[in-house]
Amino acid sequence: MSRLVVVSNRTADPRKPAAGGLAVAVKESLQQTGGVWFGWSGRLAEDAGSEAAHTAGTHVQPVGNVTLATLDLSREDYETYYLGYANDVLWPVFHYRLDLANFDTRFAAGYRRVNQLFAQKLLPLLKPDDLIWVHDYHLIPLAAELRALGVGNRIGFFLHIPMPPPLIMAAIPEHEWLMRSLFAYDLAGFQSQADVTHFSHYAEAEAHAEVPSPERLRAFNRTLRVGAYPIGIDVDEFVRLAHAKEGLDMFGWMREEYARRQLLLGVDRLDYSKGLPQRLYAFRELLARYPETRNSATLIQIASPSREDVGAYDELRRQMDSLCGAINGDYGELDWMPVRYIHRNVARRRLPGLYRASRVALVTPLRDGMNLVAKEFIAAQDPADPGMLVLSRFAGAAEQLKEALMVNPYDTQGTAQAIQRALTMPLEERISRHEALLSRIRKLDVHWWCSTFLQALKHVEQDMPL
Ligand code: ADQ
Repeated sequence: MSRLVVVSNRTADPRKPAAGGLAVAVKESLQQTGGVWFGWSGRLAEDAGSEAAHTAGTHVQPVGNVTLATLDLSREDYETYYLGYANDVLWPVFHYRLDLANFDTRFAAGYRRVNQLFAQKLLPLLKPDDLIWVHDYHLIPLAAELRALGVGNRIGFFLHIPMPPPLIMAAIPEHEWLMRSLFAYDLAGFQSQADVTHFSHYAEAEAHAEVPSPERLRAFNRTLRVGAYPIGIDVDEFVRLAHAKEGLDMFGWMREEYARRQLLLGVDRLDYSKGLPQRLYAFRELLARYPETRNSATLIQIASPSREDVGAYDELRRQMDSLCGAINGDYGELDWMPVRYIHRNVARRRLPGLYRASRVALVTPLRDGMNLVAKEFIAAQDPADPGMLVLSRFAGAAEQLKEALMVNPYDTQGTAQAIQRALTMPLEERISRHEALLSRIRKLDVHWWCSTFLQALKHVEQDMPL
C-alpha cells in the first residue's frame, strides 16, 4: 500500500486533540494509514534573513505511526509568504474581497520562494510510490515545484476555501502562473460543486482548457481531475464529546445560567469572511422588530483571535467592540445583556455542551469554503429537542444542509425574520429537520471525505509531467 504524505502550511501533534477543521481532517487521514506530515513549524529561524532558513534542516520526529517533519521560516519569508501573499492576497480574493487585497510584488516572490523551499526540503523524504496530498491556498505552486525537481508521484490538492468566479481570479496579477501551477497536480478537490464550476469556467476562459468530461480538464499538456469533496466532521467523536464530563458540565451550567432566556450562539474565528458585523445588525433588527425577544434572546458570540498581524483584522475587532457595546447600551437591562461577546477560544471539549444548550446557531458567513461549526452544531444537538441552524447561503455547507433555515447575511431584515422563525419553530418541525441534517452529516463525514479523495487520487490516470 502506498504511504501517505500530507503537506500543509502548519502541522500539529497528531496525539493531541486538534483545533480547527484542517488539523482534524489531516489527523484523520494520517491516523488510518500512518505516513508523513510535512509543514512549517510555526517558528521563525533565529537568524533573520532568508538564507538562514533556506540552509537550515528539516526537523523530523516520529509521533506514533506518523512522522512529523517541520521546517522553520525566516522572518522575511513569514512576512511575505504567510502574512503577505497567503493572507493579504489569496485569502481576501478567494473570499471575494478584492477591496482588501494588497498586491505587493514582494509577496508573490516570497510565496514562490517558500513553495520552492518546501519542495526542496520535502524531496529527500519522498519514496517513489508515496501518495502526496497538499492542502490549501498557501501551497498552490508546490506540485509544480516538486515536478521541477523530478517528482513523478501522484499529487492531489484540496482547497479548503472557496474558489471565486473567473473574473475575480483574473484580478490577481500572477493568476496565470497560479492556474498553470494547479495543472501540475493530478487531482484538485474543492468543497462544493459551485467551486468546481468556477474553476472549470476559469480554466476554460483563461487557459482555453478543454473539458472532455465534467471531472477532467485539459490544458498545458496535462489532464487535471477535478471534483467536489465536501469536508465533514467526525460525528461520532463529537457526539461522544457532548456526553463526556466537560461537555455535560458546560451544558448543565449554561442551561442553569440562561434558564429564563433563549440562547443564540455564534462560534467563529474573528475573520471578515464570517459576517460578524452583519450578524449583529440582524440581531439588533430582531430585538427592534420583535419586542417579545427583548429580555429573553441572548446572543453568545465567541470569536477566537486570528491573524492579528494582518491589518484588516484590527479594524474588524474595533467594529465588533463598538457594535456589541452599542446593542448592549441600547437594549440591555439591569438583569439582561443581549450580547455576550467573547474574544477568545473555547476549549474543544466544552464546545459540544455550548452547542447543545443553544436554541439557535447563527452560521452566517459572507463567504466560506464549507464551515464546520454548522456541522458540529447539528452533531451536538439532543435529537428529542434539537436547536435550529440559521445558515448563510454563501457557506459551502449550504449545498448540503438544505434543511437549515437559509439566509442571505447581507439582508438584515430577512435574517432577523429567519432568526425569529428559528426561535419559534414547533418541536416536530425542529425534529424532522434535524433528523435529515444529522443523517446527511453522518453519511458525508470526515472519514468519507478522506477515503473518497484518496481513492480518487490513487486511481487517477497520470499523464505527462509539465
Ligand atoms: P475556518 O475558516 O477556520 O476553516 P471552520 O470550518 O468554521 O472555519 O472551522 C473552524 C474550526 O475551529 C471548527 O472546528 C470550530 O469548532 C473551531 N473554532 C472556531 N472558533 C472557535 C472558538 N472561538 N473557540 C474554539 N474553537 C473554535 C477553513 C475554511 C472553512 C472550512 C475549513 C475546513 O475557511 O470554510 O470548513 O477550513 O476545510
